[in-house]
Amino acid sequence: MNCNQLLRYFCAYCKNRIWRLGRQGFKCIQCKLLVLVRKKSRNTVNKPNLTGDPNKPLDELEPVSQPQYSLDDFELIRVIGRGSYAKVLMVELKEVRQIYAMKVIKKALVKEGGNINWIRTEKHVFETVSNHPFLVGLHSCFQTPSRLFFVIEFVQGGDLTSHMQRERRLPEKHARFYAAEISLALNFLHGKGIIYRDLKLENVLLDHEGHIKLTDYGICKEGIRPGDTTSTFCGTPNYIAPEILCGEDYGFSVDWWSLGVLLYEILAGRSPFDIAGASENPDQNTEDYLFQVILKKTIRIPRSLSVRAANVLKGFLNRNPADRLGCPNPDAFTEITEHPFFESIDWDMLKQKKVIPPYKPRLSSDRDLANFPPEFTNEPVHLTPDDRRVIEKIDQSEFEGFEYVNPLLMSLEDCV
Ligand code: ISQ
Repeated sequence: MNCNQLLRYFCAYCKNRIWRLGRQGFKCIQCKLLVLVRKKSRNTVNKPNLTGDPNKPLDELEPVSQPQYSLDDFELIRVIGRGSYAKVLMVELKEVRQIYAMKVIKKALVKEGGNINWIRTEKHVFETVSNHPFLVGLHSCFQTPSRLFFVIEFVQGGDLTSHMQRERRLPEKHARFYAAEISLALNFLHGKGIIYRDLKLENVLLDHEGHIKLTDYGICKEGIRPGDTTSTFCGTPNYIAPEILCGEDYGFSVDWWSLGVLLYEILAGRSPFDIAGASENPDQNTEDYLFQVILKKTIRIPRSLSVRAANVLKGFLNRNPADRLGCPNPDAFTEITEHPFFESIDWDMLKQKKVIPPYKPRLSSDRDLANFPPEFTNEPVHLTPDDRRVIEKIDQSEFEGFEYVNPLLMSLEDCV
C-alpha cells in the first residue's frame, strides 16, 4: 500500500484521517476504531469505501461493493450457549485468526414461531449500536439455505449468571459498577429510541477486563420517542415490569424496573420475587403466581444492605412507572447519575472504560472457555447437514438482504 492510497482513508466514526497501516487494517489514532481491510481472496472485496467525503454521516458510508462472508471463512471451535431459537458458537475467522461468537439460527425454527420480525429487529439494533463500549457489536451476517448466522464480537468473561453462581452475592462496590455500566448502555439504547426489554443476568456479559456488554437484541422495541409507548407482552417472567403485566402501554421505564430486579439479585443473592418453599408447592410454582407476586407482594430489602443501596432498589422497583427512578421526564437519566448510591461513580471516566472493573476474569488465552458452562462447551460443535425436505418448505425470499458486513470493526486490543 503506498502513501497516496493511505492518505485517502478517514475514520468513518470520528472523521479523523487514518495514517497507520497495520497487519490487518487501518486504525484511527483518535478514536481507536479498527477499519478492517481484508486481503484479496476468492470471495472478498478489498476494502470498505471510507474514502470520499469524510463529513458524510456514518450511515451513508457504504462499502464500494459488499464483501461477503460464508461458513467456509470460519472454523467452528466450540458451543458456548444455546437458547430456544439459537445456538452460539465460538469460531475463528480463518483469514485473520480472530475469534468471534457466532449465533446460528435455523430458518425452519424461525418460521415455526410464525414471526421473523425479531430477526430484522436484532440485525437492525446490532447495526445501530455496534460502536458502543457496553453493547455487543456485529461483525457480519450471512446465510445458508437452512440457517442464519450472526457473527458477533466475542466477549470472553462469560455472563453474570455464571459469575453469580460462583459468588452468590456481590459487595455493593461491585454491584454499583455493573449497575452503572448497564445504566449507560440502557440510556444509550433509549437515546436511540430503543427499549431493550430483555435485561437479565444471562444477557450481561463480561469482557476480558471485566467491563459489561449487553447482548441479545431480539425483543428490543425500536422507534420509541420520549413519551411514546408500546404494549406487547414480552420479556423474561422474573424481570417483567408491573405495567407490562397489567397490559398497560409502557415505555423505557420497563428497562429501569428490570435493572432494579437484576441489582437486587446481585446484592441479595436471590430474586426479590423468590417465595420460600414455593418450589415444593405446585400452586406457587406457576408463572401466574409469580406475576401476582411481582404485582402485589411487598418487596423486602435485606437489612444487611446500606441505606443508599436500599433506596436505589426501592427507586427502580417502584411499581408506578411515573415515579420510578430514571423515568420522570425531562432529564430522567440525571436522576440516576445523581442518586447517592452512585455518588462515587465518575460517569465520564466510566463511559470511556477508564474505571478499573472490580473483577477481572481469569483467562489463559484468547480461546480460554473457562467462563462458559461445560454443558455447552462439551457439546459437539458440528452443524447437522441440510435436509432437502426441510429446505424445500422454506420461503427464502423472507431472508433476502440478510447479508451484512460491518465496515467499522472495533479492535478489542491494541493489536494493529
Ligand atoms: C459474545 N460472546 C460470548 C457469548 C455470547 C453470547 C451471545 C451473543 C454474543 C456473545
